[in-house]
Amino acid sequence: MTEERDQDPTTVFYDHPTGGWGSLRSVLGHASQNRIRLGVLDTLRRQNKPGGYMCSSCAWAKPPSPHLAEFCENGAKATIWDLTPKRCGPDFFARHTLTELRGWSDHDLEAAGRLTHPMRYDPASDRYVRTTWDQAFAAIGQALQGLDPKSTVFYASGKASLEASYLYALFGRLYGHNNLPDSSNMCHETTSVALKRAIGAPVGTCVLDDFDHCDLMLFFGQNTGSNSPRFLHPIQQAIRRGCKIVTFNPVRERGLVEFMNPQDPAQMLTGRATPVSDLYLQLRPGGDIAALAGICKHLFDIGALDRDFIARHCHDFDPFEAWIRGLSWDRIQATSGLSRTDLVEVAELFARSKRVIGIYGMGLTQHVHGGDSVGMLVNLLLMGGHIGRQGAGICPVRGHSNVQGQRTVGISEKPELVPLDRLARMFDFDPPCDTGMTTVEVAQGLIDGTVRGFVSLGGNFGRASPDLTRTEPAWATLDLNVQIATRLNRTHVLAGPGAWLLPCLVRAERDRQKSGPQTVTMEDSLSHIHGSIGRRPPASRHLLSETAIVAGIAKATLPPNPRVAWDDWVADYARIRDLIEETYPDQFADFNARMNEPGGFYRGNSARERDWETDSGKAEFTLPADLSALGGDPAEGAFTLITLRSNDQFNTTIYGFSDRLRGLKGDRMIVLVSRADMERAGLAEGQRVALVTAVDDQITRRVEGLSVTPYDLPRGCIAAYYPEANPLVPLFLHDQASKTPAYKGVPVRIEA
Ligand SMILES: Nc1nc2c(c(=O)[nH]1)N[C@H]1C(S)=C(S)[C@@H](COP(=O)(O)OP(=O)(O)OC[C@H]3O[C@@H](n4cnc5c(=O)[nH]c(N)nc54)[C@H](O)[C@@H]3O)O[C@H]1N2
Ligand SMILES: Nc1nc2c(c(=O)[nH]1)N[C@H]1C(S)=C(S)[C@@H](COP(=O)(O)OP(=O)(O)OC[C@H]3O[C@@H](n4cnc5c(=O)[nH]c(N)nc54)[C@H](O)[C@@H]3O)O[C@H]1N2
Ligand SMILES: [Mo]
Repeated sequence: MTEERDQDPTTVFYDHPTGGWGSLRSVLGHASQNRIRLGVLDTLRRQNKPGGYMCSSCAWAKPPSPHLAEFCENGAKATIWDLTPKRCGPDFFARHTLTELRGWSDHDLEAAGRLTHPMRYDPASDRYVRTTWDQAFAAIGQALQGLDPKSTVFYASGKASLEASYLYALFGRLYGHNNLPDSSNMCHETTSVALKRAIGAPVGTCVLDDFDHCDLMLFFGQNTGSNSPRFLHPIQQAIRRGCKIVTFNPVRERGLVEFMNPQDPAQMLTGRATPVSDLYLQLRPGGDIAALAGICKHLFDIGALDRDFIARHCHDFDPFEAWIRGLSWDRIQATSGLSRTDLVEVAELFARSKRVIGIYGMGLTQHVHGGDSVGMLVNLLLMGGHIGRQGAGICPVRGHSNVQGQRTVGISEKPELVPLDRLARMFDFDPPCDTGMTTVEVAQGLIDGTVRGFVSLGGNFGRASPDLTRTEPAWATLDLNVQIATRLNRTHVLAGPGAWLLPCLVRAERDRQKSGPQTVTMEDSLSHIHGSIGRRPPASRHLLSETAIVAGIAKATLPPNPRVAWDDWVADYARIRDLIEETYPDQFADFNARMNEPGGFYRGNSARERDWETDSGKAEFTLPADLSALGGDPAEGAFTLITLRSNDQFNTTIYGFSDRLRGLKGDRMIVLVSRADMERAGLAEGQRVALVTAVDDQITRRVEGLSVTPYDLPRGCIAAYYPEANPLVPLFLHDQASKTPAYKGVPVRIEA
């Protein structure tokens, strides 16, 4: 793929709506660069529809009556990227040593194309060389047998199906550990912990129908236009009904400013976009707790609260009321960076609204007190009785297409979330019951050398996790490193002896096993389960499905067990769904029969029924540890760095160098700084600077060569791209309760 990298320094702000012709042009450009074929168009036609294939991009809901084309710019890019004709096979690896490949960019590594053969690292030539599946499984099995299970990690990256994920988690526990972190531990683990504590359910309470009935949506740190664009359709419909929208975000994100629906011919021809946010509040990073407290304070002042709901359903309201009443507006304004007038306006709107939905993403979860921010949003909703009725609720917007589902079927480091007793009976073994490692603990274990084996079901842990300069050397010293993947990435090329690169099918490809073509399933952001069937021919005849690879390794590792039938399960995935149903009978009753229901089947949510599965049996008002989510203000002269995604990337997969919705293009090595801060710090536009982490722990964390780019940001807030900025994030900087890294609140200095 060739892409232009020329940056136009004069355009720092995109003044066209999200969607629209820009989105179509972006997809078409991407398609032609990837030499798109008719089969890809057929796949897109079936994308996110019953009996079709479920997009491997984001986790947004798939409606029961889909649009003619129920995919967005990013979904199309993900499919085109997955179905590229380019191949990265043995001849590619014969040409390039890992030492050389470590000098390649994230984009160029993945752009080499689909992995085609199982490979092992050969230290003598410093290359990946061809192997067979039998050799790989036997050697990996033997290596795992020789390792202490507690020193190994089975990571997953939120894409693999419920079937593959269930087997993966079962394999981990049969082998002897709960070291089963997934990408959620860098993402919405804050949600799993904070929502569980507050409302007794670890996931959001909304379903699609709620968006047809709400009259106010509050957006906190979720960038809909870039990261879950299909969500813009229900938002647009809600706006046309008269629903109000308020956005809290340090960055003016285009998708929450205005939207032009590519599926609406009238809009496309007239060029008239739908304005999205009625009020767009550019708060300081980590200022959400204070902003929410300000809204609550005004609601107390005007007596606008649902006392009846609070008395019947809530616990610990009095200390919350006392705390809010005791807060001064000065502190609220200074910490949030917002004015009392603005917050009062939101509170008045909230008081007038009958049904409110609180929506959030990484802007809340990736902070030191991220869990407290989520708790505060729940507090506000509880004040108005907005949880557990139609048109209202809390809606975390999940990332990877099956990340929520992986947790549902057992990929979790927290054994208390898994029905271990049932697994013990079903498979006749003693499951380990000690808590496993989170992402942060795995990274620490890499640094300490206590992690000896790493198995990865997708993902790019060595690029997506924090404190990369410190973890990078560890990859080459692992005793075992197994990467199940579709494309080459940085984690793969950091490897050393003991490394295996195992290529798998993508979801759009035909997965044929002994019983015939297989359907797989996934869970969307709104807890609906969907079947997905791939129809494209596999990129190589040497590929196996993720399910078959997991089973192949498990069978080679574990002693025979008459209750454990890896081969039979792989032969027919319906049997794995039977196991899931047996393990989780309430949520997955009649799984095989229901998996192709239009719109998916709902797994249910106790909090939605106002059945609070918390310690007190009621919904909890919670008090934050601090008014700022940052865990302390940056030192004098330092800035708070937030890390951003563009619409031309999916996590560490960099499709190209455009950030169209922010009016940026051509270069990802940039740091966004407000003009006022540039002036204060004496920085010039285009000047190359380094960012250095401003914490006191004797460790130097530094990223060089970033070009200063003026941008509309609150004072003291700067921004750079993920993953380029990941070496700057100290491992200890994470949400207190869930250990989700604080990627949105890193104290840094700018060095000229
Ligand atoms: N195109 C594309 N789509 C994706 C992804 C992708 O990389 N590219 N990734 C997928 C994944 S795994 C995930 S988890 C989701 C992520 O989707 P989002 O949850 O939207 O995550 P981010 O884009 O990281 O950040 C969201 C917003 O938080 C804002 N923000 C930063 N700090 C704060 C703060 O302190 N307070 C508030 N209120 N806002 C703040 C940022 O300006 C940004 O607009 O998207 C998924 N979809
Ligand atoms: N600074 C900063 N860091 C962040 C974040 C941030 O906002 N800021 N966000 C965090 C978040 S929300 C997340 S979810 C993590 C993401 O972390 P990960 O999920 O670990 O990373 P990805 O970039 O999604 O992984 C991409 C790789 O997955 C493999 N892959 C793609 N599709 C498939 C498939 O179908 N099967 C298999 N087996 N492999 C596949 C490819 O080889 C590709 O290179 O990053 C986190 N890191
Ligand atoms: Mo994520």
